[in-house]
Amino acid sequence: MRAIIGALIVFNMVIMAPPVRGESGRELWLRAGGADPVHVVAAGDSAAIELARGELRRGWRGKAGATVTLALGAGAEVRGDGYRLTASGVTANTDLGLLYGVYDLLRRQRTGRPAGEGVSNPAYERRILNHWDNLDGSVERGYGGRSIFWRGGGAALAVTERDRELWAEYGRANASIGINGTVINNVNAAPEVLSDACLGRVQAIADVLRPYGIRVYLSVKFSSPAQLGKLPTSDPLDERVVAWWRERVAEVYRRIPDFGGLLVKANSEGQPGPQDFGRTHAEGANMLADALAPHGGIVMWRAFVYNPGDRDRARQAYAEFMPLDGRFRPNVIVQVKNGPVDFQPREPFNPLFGAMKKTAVMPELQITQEYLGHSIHLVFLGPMWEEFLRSDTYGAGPGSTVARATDGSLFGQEHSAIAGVANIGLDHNWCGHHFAQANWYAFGRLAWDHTLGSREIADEWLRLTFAPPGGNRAKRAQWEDEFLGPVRGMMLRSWEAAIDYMMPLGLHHIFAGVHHYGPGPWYAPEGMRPDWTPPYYHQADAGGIGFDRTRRGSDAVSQYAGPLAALFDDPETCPEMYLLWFHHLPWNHKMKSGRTLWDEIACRYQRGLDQVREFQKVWDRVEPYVDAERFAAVQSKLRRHCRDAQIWKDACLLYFQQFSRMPIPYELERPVQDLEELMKIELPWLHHN
Ligand code: BDP
Repeated sequence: MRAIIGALIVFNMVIMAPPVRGESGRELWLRAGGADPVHVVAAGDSAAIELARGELRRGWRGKAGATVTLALGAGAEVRGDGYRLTASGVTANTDLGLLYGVYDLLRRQRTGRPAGEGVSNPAYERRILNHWDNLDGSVERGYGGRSIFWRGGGAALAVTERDRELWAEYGRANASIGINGTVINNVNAAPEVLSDACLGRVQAIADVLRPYGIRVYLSVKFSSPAQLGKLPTSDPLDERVVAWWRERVAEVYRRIPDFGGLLVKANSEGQPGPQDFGRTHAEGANMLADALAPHGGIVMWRAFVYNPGDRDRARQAYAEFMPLDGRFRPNVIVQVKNGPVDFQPREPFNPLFGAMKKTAVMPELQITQEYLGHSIHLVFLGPMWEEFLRSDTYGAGPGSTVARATDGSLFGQEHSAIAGVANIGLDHNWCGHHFAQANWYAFGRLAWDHTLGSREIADEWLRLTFAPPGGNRAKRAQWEDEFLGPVRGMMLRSWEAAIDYMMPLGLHHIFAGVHHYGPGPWYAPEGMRPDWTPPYYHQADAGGIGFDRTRRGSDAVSQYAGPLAALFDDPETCPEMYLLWFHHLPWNHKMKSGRTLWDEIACRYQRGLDQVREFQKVWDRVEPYVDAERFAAVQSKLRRHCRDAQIWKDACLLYFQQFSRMPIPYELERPVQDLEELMKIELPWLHHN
């Protein structure tokens, strides 16, 4: 009897305990809940200071009744919108700096870190989201719902109260992590964005975002003078074209005095550009830069270029842009994707970083998971960006990391910036996957401080996003052991896991079709340009696998600084994570593990899949610590993630096995589907949203 009662009590405690409050993820890392009274003393009442005041009242978790002082005049040690935390509050040299300091203070309280005293300065002057949002409301490579900015032309351009609320929510979330700019339309830009009708809406967006310190930028199409302005040409050296851009830019600034500038994708993937008129990228960019300069605006000119006939796509950005180093105006920043090809699961850094020394160069990262499982796979990108930013370019000798080559500290460029392609949409939780919010968060945190480690960022994000409010010390310790530790571990392993089950050892771009979700190493429709088909990248044949970019091959290695070029060129010294990026090697090539290359590939695919299975277990075990709503949503995504990781492994192994003609190591699982079946799977991936 006693045993039964005992069991009932335990049952009651475990099962009948009140469920953790249901949460939808709408509040991101800014969840409400519990604030102590606080007294705020601030010199001034600007919009930013009012926001800071409001945030303190809404979220203060320090000493109840404490007085927090927000004061200007922080001295020369504090730069730009940086701040200093002091025993009595925050000092800064700008109102926005005070707001950032307040967000830091509150974050420390919520994550249980000491209030701390000290200076925090932004690493990059401009920390910008790029939205690939089309004016019709669709989002290119968006997996979190339709656009938060656009829903069509004509009457749909009218601004509603709901729009303003949404943009304010977005502004607050970004300000809380230090993001200070947003490009609100797709790099594949519609000329109409510069029409008066569209500019009305842009102006409204800028008005809402201004108090949060977020400047609006636009992507523009290079042929706008002809298409929108009805001029006979868009030649950047034609006077009418120059005058047209000056007029449009002036109109933008009349409406938005603090407008940030323009982003341009030119002579890339079919987009028009200066080369259509026999002009260079520099001539095109400088013409726009001159139109923007009187207003203080900048041009972000993308280096994402490659032509159908090129022998090696990875060489193109460097080949076209290096000769132009030093020819750009000081208010032009060349925007370079992290890797030389295209946001692949793992790439070495683009050799332009550290090489262009007389031009401002900014990294473009992809937050939206175009090539990393859309909003289905749980992949935390912090470790990828950390690896990239810390890569040594040797541009000015050892220690010339990508971060230092781009933040202005090494080459002293006038402007510094970093961009991330956003993963934000109208979905209730903004990003489609609850854990995709962590990537938005990580981008902002790294843009502010590129020395942060991804472990620290994951830790912070998890505490802010999942920690139950309140609780005593013992409860908190239990939460840290049983929820925080395992889930943080899962996040930190998730990127390497995805590389393993998709493209281990430097393989890249072996996606199916145009959706970039599932495997398609075989994908090569008749007549398609070769550099859009996977066989161009993996080069698998009876003799081996991998793209030969050595001095004996395409010679892409020589675009890197001396010590790196030598390292990458030799298969014995090339880091294994880049092996098949730089080398075409026989299937029986001996790896560091002692295995053959084929066996190693197979082991990696298996390892990646095993990890995802493990993630499912990690998540199921933390059920008692997560509200039912988010628990179920993530659990369901993980099932799909796991199923699709299995498809990746089986498809790639069976496909490559046709060339290697070697058995899948016997200790590994056998594929569970036939290659022919796997090659037919496609449709569900196109309609998952
Ligand atoms: C590729 C995307 C494509 C983008 C392009 C770009 O597949 O949708 O337009 O990059 O960055 O990764 O311009």
